[in-house]
Amino acid sequence: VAAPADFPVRVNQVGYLPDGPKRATVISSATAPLAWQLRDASGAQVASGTSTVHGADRASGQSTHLVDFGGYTGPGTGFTLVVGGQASHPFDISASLYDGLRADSMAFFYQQRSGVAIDAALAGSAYARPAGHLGVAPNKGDTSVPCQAGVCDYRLDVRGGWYDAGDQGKYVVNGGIATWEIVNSFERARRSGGDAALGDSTLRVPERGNGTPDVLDEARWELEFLLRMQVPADKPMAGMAFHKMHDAQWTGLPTRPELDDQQRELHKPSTAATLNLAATAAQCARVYAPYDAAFATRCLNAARRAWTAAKTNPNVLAPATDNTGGGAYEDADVSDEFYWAAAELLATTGESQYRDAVTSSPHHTKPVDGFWWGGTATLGRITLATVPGVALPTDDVNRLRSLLTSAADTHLSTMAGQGYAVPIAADAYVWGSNSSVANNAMVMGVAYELTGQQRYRTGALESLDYLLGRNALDRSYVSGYGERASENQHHRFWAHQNDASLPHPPAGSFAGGPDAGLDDPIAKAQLAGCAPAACYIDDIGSYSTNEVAINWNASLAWLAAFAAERRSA
Ligand code: 9MR
Repeated sequence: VAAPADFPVRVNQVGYLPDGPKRATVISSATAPLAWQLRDASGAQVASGTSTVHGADRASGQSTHLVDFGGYTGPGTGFTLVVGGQASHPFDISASLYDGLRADSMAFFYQQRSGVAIDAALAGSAYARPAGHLGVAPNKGDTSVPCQAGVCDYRLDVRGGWYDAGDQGKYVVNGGIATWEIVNSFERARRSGGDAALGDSTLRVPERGNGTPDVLDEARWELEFLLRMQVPADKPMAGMAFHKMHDAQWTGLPTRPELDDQQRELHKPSTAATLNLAATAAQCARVYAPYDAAFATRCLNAARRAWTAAKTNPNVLAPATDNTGGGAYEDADVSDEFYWAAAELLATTGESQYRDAVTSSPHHTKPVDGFWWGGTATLGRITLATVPGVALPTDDVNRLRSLLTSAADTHLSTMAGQGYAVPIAADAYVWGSNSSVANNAMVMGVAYELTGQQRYRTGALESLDYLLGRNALDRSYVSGYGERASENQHHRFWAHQNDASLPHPPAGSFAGGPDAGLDDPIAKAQLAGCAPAACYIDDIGSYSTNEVAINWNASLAWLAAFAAERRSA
């Protein structure tokens, strides 16, 4: 598939921070440097220079040049970068560049809430809807959900939480990483003095004005659901968490949440889900304590019970085959979830039983690997390396910190080798690749926090450049942000492409991104032969490249909040 040739000058379509990196990529096979001009909104040239020849870029399959106009600091709106007579999309240079994205990428979660009416005054009139899955016909309701045949003989009230993605399933694995990233975003911002921007009355949520930071109000909506998914004390496998709950068959597209008439079912508890609950509930106990001590205690009790249950049932694995009506979220190795849960429990309680679990885990000394819903060790490492006063020997904390900065340096060298400065390798464009980019950017953000070294902030910000338009497809993957932004993400309610009476996704919705696996029929039909970074299509049917998901938006929200703080070393 040919990349669009209409704008061979690829920029962050939203713009650049005055004190941040400012680079663009030009598609050109010229072997000599090209002259470039930066023009302001009136067309006047404000800076100029020559490109650097980068040559072949494996991920995009394109020949590329790099332009660095970081010497110009603006500010202003409507800049264009012109190379060979071709102008880029217009962009801003502004210190408040990421304030809107910080709010909108977080507001996504309110829009995804289950079990509460979505208020037009908060979400915008196009997005208002009655409560989904509260037991009002035709919904069967999440207030009294039976198990799949043979799994249990009782019903559970598992209302609330966020719908996972474009589907209306609710999964403990994935709810866990998404919640952790949002709460971690707040915990990080609090350490660096940027938490006011995530505080009370900063977001369009019903709880605004209650004295608790809005980001924590939003995350609590999911935490309450995760707590409900725990097997009651008087039942078999007490303390474990059900892996997931969703419709018996895949919900048709489109289907408004309140009009879904299918039976919802609880699927068998799993060790992975139980450890996701233990980790996020332990994090909850630590972070919510100043705002709601009773809730923090409830979280800690649930976390301890989940940990004990996982130790008793260490190998109850969710199978890949359980994918009718919902995603499998299968996981054959839960050693990383054990590490993550132990790390959170240690950071919160300081108790030796959790320290022993941390220090005896193979993940405690291994190099830092990328994280995602099925690989969570690095979430634990970030907590242990950044939360003040963790009850670990100083050497251990220092080693974790240096493993994290080494990983960040690896991401920087991956970026440096490419025409588009993406912190993933050419063979890593898998389902949800945009969240791999954002999660690796998070590691660079953490390294910046740990060291104050500007290059890490640069890496995190240039990752946003990629996501917002400086890429093979001249595409911003975030709806509402940039001239060529995705707007047809796979979603059962924001399904305007299929039904004009329904809205497009709200601003701040983050597409999964290029997936070289071509894992859906639209991708197979439309994208055959694509270079990895070009395996994406803004079509509602392409769920493997163009879905939204809570874990992906959480990574964007973390990164946007980091970028919006505009701290300089
Ligand atoms: O994000 C998940 C990705 O890593 C998997 O490869 C893919 C197939 O199992 O599933 C993705 O998660 C989807 C989930 O299964 C169901 N809800 C939508 C999720 C995002 O596409």
